[in-house]
Amino acid sequence: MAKDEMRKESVPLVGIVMGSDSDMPVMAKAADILEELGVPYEMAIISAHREPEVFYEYARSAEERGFKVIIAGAGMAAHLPGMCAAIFPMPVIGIPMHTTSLGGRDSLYSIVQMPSGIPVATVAINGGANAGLLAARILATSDPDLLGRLKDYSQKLKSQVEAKDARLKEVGYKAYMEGRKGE
Ligand code: RP5
Repeated sequence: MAKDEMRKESVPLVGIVMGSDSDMPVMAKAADILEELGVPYEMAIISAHREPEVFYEYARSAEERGFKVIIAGAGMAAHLPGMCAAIFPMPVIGIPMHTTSLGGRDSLYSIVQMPSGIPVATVAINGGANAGLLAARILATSDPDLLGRLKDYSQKLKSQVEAKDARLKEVGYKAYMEGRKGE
């Protein structure tokens, strides 16, 4: 079965939620990672402040729907991850969005500075891929097959760096930089 089909047919273990479709390019990186690792997820656009009732129902029902982790991305006064963590009793990972006004510091501070008692694991500004990986690592604590796929993923990263170093040694830095133009 193709990964995309598996994602649609399996019960989602990860909820990916964002406050606006303007967050989608970053949230898509989390989804890409989960697809690569074969983790079923569901993606939603829900604004905590523009539609609070819809948001409340999403967060309230997430546990009974089988979610084990929620990845929540938001920008500016970014309360979506914290409010998810206030209602959903399992891990919430927050992704602060880059913003044009304050460069994402607004989102970062809003998400990372959760008061004691309600934790949100916060990744870097626009850190969609790491959010996906962290969600997978949490699930891998009780899923040896997924843990194996995560180890393979880390090995792939290592091999990519080794290949780059080998090419640098082979062609020298000037030709190497020339080859990187347009990337
Ligand atoms: C937040 O406000 C969203 O998470 C988004 O990052 C930010 C701006 O939203 P839009 O005005 O682009 O819809 O709710």
